[in-house]
Amino acid sequence: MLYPQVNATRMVTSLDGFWQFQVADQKAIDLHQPLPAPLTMAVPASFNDQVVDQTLRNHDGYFWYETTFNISKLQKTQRNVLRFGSVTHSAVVYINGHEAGRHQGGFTPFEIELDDYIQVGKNDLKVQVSNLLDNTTLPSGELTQQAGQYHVTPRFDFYNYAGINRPVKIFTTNKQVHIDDVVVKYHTDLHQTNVLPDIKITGNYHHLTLQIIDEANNVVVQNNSASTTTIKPLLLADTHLWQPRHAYLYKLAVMIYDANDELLDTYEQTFGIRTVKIAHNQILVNDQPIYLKGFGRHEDFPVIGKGMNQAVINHDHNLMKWLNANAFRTSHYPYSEEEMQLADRDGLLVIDETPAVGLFVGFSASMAMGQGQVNTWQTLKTQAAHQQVIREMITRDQNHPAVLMWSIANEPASQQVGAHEYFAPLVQLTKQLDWQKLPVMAPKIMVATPDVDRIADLFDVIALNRYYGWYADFNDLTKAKQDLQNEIKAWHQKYPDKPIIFTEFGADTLSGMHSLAREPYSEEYQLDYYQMNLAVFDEFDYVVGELLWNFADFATPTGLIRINGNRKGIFTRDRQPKDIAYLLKKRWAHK
Ligand code: BDP
Repeated sequence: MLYPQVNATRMVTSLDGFWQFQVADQKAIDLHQPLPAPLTMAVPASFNDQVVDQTLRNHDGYFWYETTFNISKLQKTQRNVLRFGSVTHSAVVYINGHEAGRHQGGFTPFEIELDDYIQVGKNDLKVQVSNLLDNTTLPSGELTQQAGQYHVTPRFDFYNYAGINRPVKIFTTNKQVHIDDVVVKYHTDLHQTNVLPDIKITGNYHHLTLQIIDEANNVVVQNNSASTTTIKPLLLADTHLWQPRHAYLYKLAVMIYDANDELLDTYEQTFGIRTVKIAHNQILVNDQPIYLKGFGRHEDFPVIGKGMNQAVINHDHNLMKWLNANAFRTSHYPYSEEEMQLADRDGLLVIDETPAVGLFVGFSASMAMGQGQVNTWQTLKTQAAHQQVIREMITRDQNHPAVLMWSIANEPASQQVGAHEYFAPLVQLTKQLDWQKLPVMAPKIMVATPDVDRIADLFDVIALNRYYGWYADFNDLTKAKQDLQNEIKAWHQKYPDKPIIFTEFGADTLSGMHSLAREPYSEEYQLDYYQMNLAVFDEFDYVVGELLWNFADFATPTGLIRINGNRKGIFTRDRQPKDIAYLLKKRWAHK
C-alpha cells in the first residue's frame, strides 16, 4: 500500500486540524445536517485525554467526527482518494450524507474512493467511530451491555485510546490510469542486487520507466519496459546495504507514460537492501549475527494518547539511539507509517506486531498470574480478523528495511487445547504473503512454559515475555535467577536450533523512589532486577536479544497494581530517565 506523496502527477491535502466531535448513536444523527451538539476535537490524536469530562473520556461505544473540505474545479478533474492512517477501532465514513466506505481495525490505514461522492466547492465528511472490542475483534475485549450502555473490558493493560489517531489526507492521481502498489522485491548476494519490483497499475498506459536513485540523488540504474509483466531486473552492481544503525536508503521511481511520452502517473518508493536469516539459533542480518538491544514500547503520550506526533516519535528514537539501542517491537499493534519511515532512516530494527493482543480469555493483567478457566480457542472468534490484520500489516510494511520479523500475536493462550490449530494457518498465511520470508514469532506469556506450550514449533524464534523477580519470585532475585536459567535451558533443549529473545521483562518502578533496602518499586530494585536478568542472558549464546518492558511508563486503566499507569518504563511517561537508563547505555555501547 502506497503512502501518499506529492509529485509531478499527484497532490496531497491534509485534513488534520480541529474537527467536530460528538458521542451519539446513529439514530441521533441526521447525516445531512451538521452534528447537533459537537465539541472541538484535534485530529490526529485520541479523543480521550482532550476532554475534561471523565464519563466522556471513558465512553465505550459510538462517537462521531465531522469536518468539511473544499474541492477545486481542477482537483475534481483528478481521481480523489481519502486516506486515514488509522481510526481506532472501526470507522464508517460518510461524504455529503452518503456512506462512502468503512473499515474495521484500529491500527492500519484505509482508503476511500471519493469521486462518486464529492462536488466542486464545499463537502461534508462525517466518520462514525467505535471503540468497542469483543470476542471477534483484535485487540480482544469482553463486551457487555447494561441498560443500553456498552462496557468494554479490554484483555490487555494499556488504556484503550481511540479516535482518529493518525493523519487524514486526500490524495489525487490521474483519473484513468494510476499506480496502485509498488513492492520492491530483490535478490542480493550482499554485493550485487537484482531488483525486480511488483507494480500494480490500473488503466491503460503505453510504457513505463523505472529508476533506482541513491542517497546522493543519482540515478544508478534505469530500465524501460512495455508493461509491468515484462520488467527486466535492475542490477545494483555495487550494493550499498542497509545495516542496523547504519541505514542506507534507495528510491525506486516508477513513471508511466502514454504513446506520446506524456507522463501519466509517477511514484517514488523508498527501500533498503538487507537480508534476514535464522541459522543455528542466531539471527543474521546481512549474514552477520545480530544481538537485539531495545524495547517493547507503546504509542502513548500525555494529552495525545495514541495520536501520531512526529516530535514524540523523533524524540523517542533519539532516546533509543542515545542508549545505543538497535531494535524495538511495535507492541501491541502496528505503529504509524511515519514512525516506520523514521525507523528505516534511523537504522532501528523493528519487530512488527499485529494488534492480536488479549487472546487469552479470563487472564487479567491485574490478576497477574491468574490462569484462565475458559478455553480461549473455543470462545474467541478472531480467526478472520487475525488474517485481516496480518494481511494489512504486511501489505503496508513490506517495503520497510527496518522490519526484521513479524510478530503475529502477543501472549496468546498457547498452552490451551486448540492453539496449534488456530496458529498453524496464520503462520502459513504470513509466510505466503511475505515474499521476503522474514522470521515469524509470537511472544509467549509466562504460563506458556516449554512443557505446556503447544505452538513453539510453528515459529522461527522463541520469544519470551518473562517476569521472574516480578510477577513470579517477587522480591526474590536469587530464586528468580534460578528459575530464569532453568527455563532458558529447557527451551533450548527442546528447540536447540531456534534463537531465544526476551521480548518483555521488567519491574514497575516509581521514578524518584529510592530504597536503601532495595525494595520493589524503587529505582534500586529495577537496577537489581535488570542486572540479574542481563547477567543470565549473557550466560547463553543462543539468547540473542533483550527488549525491555517498557521503553516508557504508559497509561492504563487504574487497577490494583496499576497506579497511575504501568510503571515499568526505563523512562517516565514524559521521557525522563530512571537510573537504569545509564546502565543500559553503558552495556549497549559494548554489547
Ligand atoms: C505482559 C503484556 C504487557 C503488559 C505486561 C505487564 O504483554 O502488555 O503491560 O505484561 O504486566 O503480560 O507489565
